[in-house]
Amino acid sequence: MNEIKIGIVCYPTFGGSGVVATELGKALAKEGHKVHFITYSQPSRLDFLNENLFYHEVDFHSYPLFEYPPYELALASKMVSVVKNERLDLLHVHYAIPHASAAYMAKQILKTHGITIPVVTTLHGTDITLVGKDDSYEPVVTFSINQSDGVTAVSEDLRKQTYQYFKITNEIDVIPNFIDLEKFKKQKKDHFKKAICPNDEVLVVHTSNFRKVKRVNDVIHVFANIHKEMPAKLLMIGDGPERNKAEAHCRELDICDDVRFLGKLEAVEEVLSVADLFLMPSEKESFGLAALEAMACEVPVISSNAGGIPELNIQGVTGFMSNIGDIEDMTRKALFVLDKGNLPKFKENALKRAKEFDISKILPLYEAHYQRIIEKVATEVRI
Ligand code: GMT
Repeated sequence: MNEIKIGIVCYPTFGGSGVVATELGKALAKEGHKVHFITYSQPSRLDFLNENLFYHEVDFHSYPLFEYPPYELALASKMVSVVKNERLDLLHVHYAIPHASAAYMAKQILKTHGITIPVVTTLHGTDITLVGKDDSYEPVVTFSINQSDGVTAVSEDLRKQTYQYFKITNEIDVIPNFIDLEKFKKQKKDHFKKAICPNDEVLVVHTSNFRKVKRVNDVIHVFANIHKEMPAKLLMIGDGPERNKAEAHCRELDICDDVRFLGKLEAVEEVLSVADLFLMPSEKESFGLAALEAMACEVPVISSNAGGIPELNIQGVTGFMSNIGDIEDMTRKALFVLDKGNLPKFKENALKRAKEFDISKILPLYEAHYQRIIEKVATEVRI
């Protein structure tokens, strides 16, 4: 495939959309494409050097008049300068708000400079299912999706929900999230497991940004039920608004000695490598990247059946799904998976399923999408 110069715009934080965007950029750079990240700070997973990777920080100056600093304008201006100076072929924005509308503005400005830049928007989840459909954003989100030259969604469910909630005139391609199995492969960490579980307890893990939609209290509840039946430890990875409540909940249930809140971690794969079960009871989840990361480390998943999770977690094979909030059912299923006679098969199946989402399978879908959109826009310009 010919080299493409791509500008990637994303949230540089630990959230799933930022992780997907950063890992995608790294993989594209390894394939020989030139990738320019345009974000307000260095993406947390942009952790290696490659001659094809570039980072442009959005210059952002506040002013006492601005109660709400206009970040979107600074971002659009940065996009204009990077597209012009680096002669980019395409802009790929992750998470519609405010990246898709900033890209639209940049595109219009660039037109006045005689430059046409194709824009691809990837929808990740809450930009559609929660924040995007709110009246305060909906018109802008609808407009900017319809004005994008290419649109992708990370699951079939998210694609359907986008058509359901917005008046979309554009085609949406589904390109599922992916995993780099080289990085996320189970590591031999026996000493680590021994330190966390000195008495051979089972190890349950949850990773998220601890927002309401993640239902972290359900994690604590399900774990407390497992804990009643067998020696078990819980590791909570990540941080966010619901963490304090979750910690208080552990104190109420008197399980603090067996629960550790680790905060934000760079190398989640090290913890996942020693885990026996992953809990994802989310109320909304367009894909469930954290569950895929667990599966790649051979960890079965007990999850809700929200959003796009059924496209990843296979009932009775890679783990189980229950209705949102059905703690008793999740507990029953977790105990079944953790049974010594059942666990090895579930672990094996989890890895097998994760292999279907390896980056080597998904990257060509993005490359083909870029190529198609670049050609489509070039044809429109010629007409
Ligand atoms: O889950 C979050 O709150 C973070 C959010 C994000 O955009 O950073 O995650 C969304 O995008 C991920 C990557 O595509 C998906 O795996 C998550 O399922 C999705 N989260 C939700 O839909 C709640």
